[in-house]
This record gives sequence, structure tokens and C-alpha cells, in this order.
Amino acid sequence: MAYDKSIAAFEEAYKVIPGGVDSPVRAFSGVEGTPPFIDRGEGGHLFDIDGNKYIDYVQSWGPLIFGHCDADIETSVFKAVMKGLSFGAPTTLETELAREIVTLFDSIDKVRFVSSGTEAVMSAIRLARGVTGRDDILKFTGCYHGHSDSLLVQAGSGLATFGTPSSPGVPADLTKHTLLATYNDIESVQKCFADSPDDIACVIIEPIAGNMGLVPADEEFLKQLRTICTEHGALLIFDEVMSGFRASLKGAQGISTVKPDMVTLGKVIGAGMPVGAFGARADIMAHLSPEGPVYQAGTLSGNPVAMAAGLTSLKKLKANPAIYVELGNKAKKLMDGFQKAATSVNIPLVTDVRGSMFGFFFSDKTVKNFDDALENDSEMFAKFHKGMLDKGIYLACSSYETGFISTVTTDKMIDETIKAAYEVMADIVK
Ligand code: HOZ
Repeated sequence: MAYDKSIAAFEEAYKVIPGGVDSPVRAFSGVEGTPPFIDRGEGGHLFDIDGNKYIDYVQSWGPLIFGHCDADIETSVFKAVMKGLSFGAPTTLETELAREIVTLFDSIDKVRFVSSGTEAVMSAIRLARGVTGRDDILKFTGCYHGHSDSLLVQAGSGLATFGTPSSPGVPADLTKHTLLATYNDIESVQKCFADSPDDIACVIIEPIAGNMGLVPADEEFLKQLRTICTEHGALLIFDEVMSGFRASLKGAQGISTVKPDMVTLGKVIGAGMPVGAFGARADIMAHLSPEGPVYQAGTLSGNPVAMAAGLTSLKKLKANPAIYVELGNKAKKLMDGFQKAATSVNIPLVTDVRGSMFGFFFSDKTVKNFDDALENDSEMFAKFHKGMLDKGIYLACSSYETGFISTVTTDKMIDETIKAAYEVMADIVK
């Protein structure tokens, strides 16, 4: 495949944008080659500016559950655009979308919309601190909750890709309030609570981690987390920015019996438009301004174009929950195919699937936490990624990200992808 135009575009971008990208993982630093610059998407495919066509398993990092250019979603967007791009004033679209979310999630009585997952989590943390009057928060190594200061500690995703556990520019005075525990390890949580029994405002977790690769939390672990939070008066926050509407219609909460106190959502609600949201029980949300004293705001929050896209997408999902069975079967078929391709040439590979999310590690051990994830063979991943890209398969460009199946991903595309995986794995061991 020729990438000449993308290479030139990357060089030009580099001159005026740090690293040539607006979000670090996109720079392809964790894999070989340079990023294809995208011209357009169409259903389950992407087309770059060199004219190369790819089967897209990134789908804008999750939001495009109906793929690129879904006619219903785009029509609703066009209609909204014709009425105006932004008002900074209430619209009924916000209430409609809020109602859809509230009826879907038992844990949410009220929801507020923001413009990104980062903003959703940042706001939820502030609310948790405001409600409890406590400063400390507990997160898990390898879980990524956006790039706000308190949460950029031992985060996965881009930081893991670049090997920088935490970012300079975050004051130590702030991070001293961020306690760290090990994913799927309740003893590490118990230790934090033993050290600070009355100071922890909230425990935040990706119940299905998607930012250290795909690593689901064990049900028993989530139950124990729920118990310990209740005992200590700390709020349990499920960050479902990635898993929401992806792992199931109700995200991880459609799979687990554990009920969090607060939930953060993003990506998929916007169907590709910038949207995030956080919600909780009414008594918690009552602390939020203007009902309560905890301040949070945004001119573009509840933007009408984004709300229209989200509403259409959510209505389509709710109208056909069977979609998730099909998505899950396809994700499983893909991962089984990768597994067989790896086994055929004795390459160690472990895979996992949650609904339409899939992940794989070049490793021989089941990945339960961030340390396990870091043991994956990232050089092997880089070779595999490049080989697949050259065969027109667009996978996430880091071993610490997750892949996505969309309703437009056909069996034929999956068969083609598995065939490519056999060829690339065989090439790697040659
Ligand atoms: N780490 C982000 C997804 N989990 C990357 C997003 C982007 O680069 O657009």
C-alpha cells in the first residue's frame, strides 16, 4: 500500500501541531509507520487520502456503533444544523435524551450533559467531593478517566503507549489526593481504606477497562468494591465512557449486578458528535448548581446538534436490543479467528470480548490488571498492526486500546480480517 500523501500530510501537520496530532495515541508512536490521514468513512470502511480502503475496527474509538455515515443519524444532524448550531440555552432535545438515559440506567435519576468524557469524569469527581466533603479519590492503575489533573496518575491509554505513568504539569498537591489500587485486587483497595478510612470521597473504576487493552473487572471484585464503598461512605463511580452502550445497551451495568452511585458516559451517546454525560441518584445530583452549590458549566453542553445525533442513535439501539447479540457473536468470531491464527504459528495470544468490544494481548497469561497488560509483547503487536494495516485492516494503534465491532461490520469483513491475520502472523515468524 502507498502512504505517500499521508506521510506528506503528517510532515505538514508536524510543523503546526505538536506531534502532528490533536490526541497523542493517533501519532502511531506505539506501532510502525505513520498514521493514514483520513479522507472519509463509509459504513464499516475508512478511506485515506492516498485512496487506500480499510476495514475499520476503531470506529472513532467507539462512538460509531452504526458505523460511518448512518443515514438516520446524519439526517437528524442535518435537520438540527438547519435550525442553528448552538444556542447556549435549553432545548427540549436535552430533556428527551436525558429521559432516554434515565429510563435505561437504574443507577441514574438525573443526568447532565457535557462535551467530552474527560469533562464528564472531571465533573463527577468534583460532585463526589462536594457531596461527601472529602478530598481523596481512589482510582486503579491502568484505568484512564480522561486527562483532567487529579486523574492523570498511572493512567493507561496514551500514557501507557508512551511509557509515561503520569504527566508533568500536574501539581503534586493535587495528585496526593489520588490514591491508587490494583485492578481486580480487593486487598489493595482494603489497604487504601485502612490507611484513610474517612477521607475517600469516591472510588472510580472502568468496570470494563478499555484503556489498558480490554480488561474486564471480575463480578466478585465489583461486589466487594460496592460493599467497601458503602461501609465507608465513599461513592462508587462507574466510568462507562467506553463501555456505555458498547458492552451492552446498559454498558457494564447490563452485565454486572452491581449498582454504582454515579455513572459517567460519553462517546457512544454522541454517535460521533462531542458528548459526555454524568448521572446519579437524585439526592446526589441535587448538589449540582443551580440546585446545589457544586459548580459545573459549559456553553456547548447539551449542544443541539450533538443531542440530535445521540437521540437518534439511542432510539435505534433501544428499538433493537438484539443488535447486541449479533455484535457480540461477530466480536467473538473475530477474536477466535485471531486466536487460531496465532496458535497455528505458536504465537502466544490471549483475547477477550465484551459485547461489541474486543481486545487481544500478545501474551501467554490472562490479563487481570495493568502490570499483566504491560507484560504483553508490544514489539509483536507493532509488527502485527503494520502487517494488518498494509492489508487494509485498521486496528487501534496501541496495544493498550480496545477494538470495536459496529452493526455495519459484516461477516465477510471479519472473514477477510481473519485471513489477513493468518498471513501476517505467518510472516512475523518467518
Ligand atoms: N485514548 C483514546 C481512546 N481511548 C484516544 C482517542 C483519540 O486519539 O482520538
